[in-house]
Amino acid sequence: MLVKKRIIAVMPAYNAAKTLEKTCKDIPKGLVDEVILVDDKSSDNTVEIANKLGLTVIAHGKNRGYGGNQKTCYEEALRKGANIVIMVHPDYQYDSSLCGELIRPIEQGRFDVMFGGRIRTRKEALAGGMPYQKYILNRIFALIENFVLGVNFTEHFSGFRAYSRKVLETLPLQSFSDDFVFDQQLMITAIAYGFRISEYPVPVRYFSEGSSIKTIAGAKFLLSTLWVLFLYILFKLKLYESSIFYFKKLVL
Ligand SMILES: Nc1nc2c(ncn2[C@@H]2O[C@H](COP(=O)(O)OP(=O)(O)OP(=O)(O)O)[C@@H](O)[C@H]2O)c(=O)[nH]1
Ligand SMILES: [Mg+2]
Repeated sequence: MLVKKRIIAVMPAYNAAKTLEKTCKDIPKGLVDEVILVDDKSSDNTVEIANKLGLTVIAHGKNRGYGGNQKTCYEEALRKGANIVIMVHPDYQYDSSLCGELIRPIEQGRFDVMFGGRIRTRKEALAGGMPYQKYILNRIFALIENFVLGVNFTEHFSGFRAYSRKVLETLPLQSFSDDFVFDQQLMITAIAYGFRISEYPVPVRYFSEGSSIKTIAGAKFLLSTLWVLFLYILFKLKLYESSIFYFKKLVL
């Protein structure tokens, strides 16, 4: 008998008042059992709108950053018994009407992690408003990361992801960074521990109301990503065990 999986959507939020409602409205009705929004000390009325929408709201007393926000999101989703967790940025930058496409392959047990791949053609990405510099960096890092990690993803910077409970229970999330590189640490350790990962094509959406990583934070993110890749190489060569790569935790 097919046991219904408990599916929870998590929203790491920071000043998302203008985009939260339309992001929630696009999530297919009845697809998720609960939406948990973690507010990262927004200065706008994100919390008020989230409460009005009937979301489960957790308000951080201080801004913890994108990664720190997600740590609270997954802790709460696991505590609430989620079998599958989908992260939806409340800034409407990802098409939440496609949540089902990321959840289904995990529900069917075919994959442990799914993400929304935005890059098919340069024309489409730039037409979607992706700044040219971000597009070029996205391409360069896709090449580097695919080569180092031995995978063939269309990109490595997507913020639209779904995870099985086992992934979130197995990976050392709390020892990851509180910053934007959190997403890289999660995906690279998931690869290191042998989880099955795939993607689904989603549109690119960049627009003024959408929140976006700023230049300095972006540079720090790219350098930190290169550092995590370096640690991964040492781990694969069994030369070094770091705070996120443990030899004994291989899932294979
Ligand atoms: N910038 C920022 N976003 C946060 C923070 N805490 C939570 N978030 C949320 O994290 C999500 C991602 O942050 P964004 O600033 O949109 O970054 P991004 O969309 O990944 O950046 P791009 O790659 O430029 O698209 C958004 O939904 C934010 O609301 C924080 O401290 N700073
Ligand atoms: Mg964004």
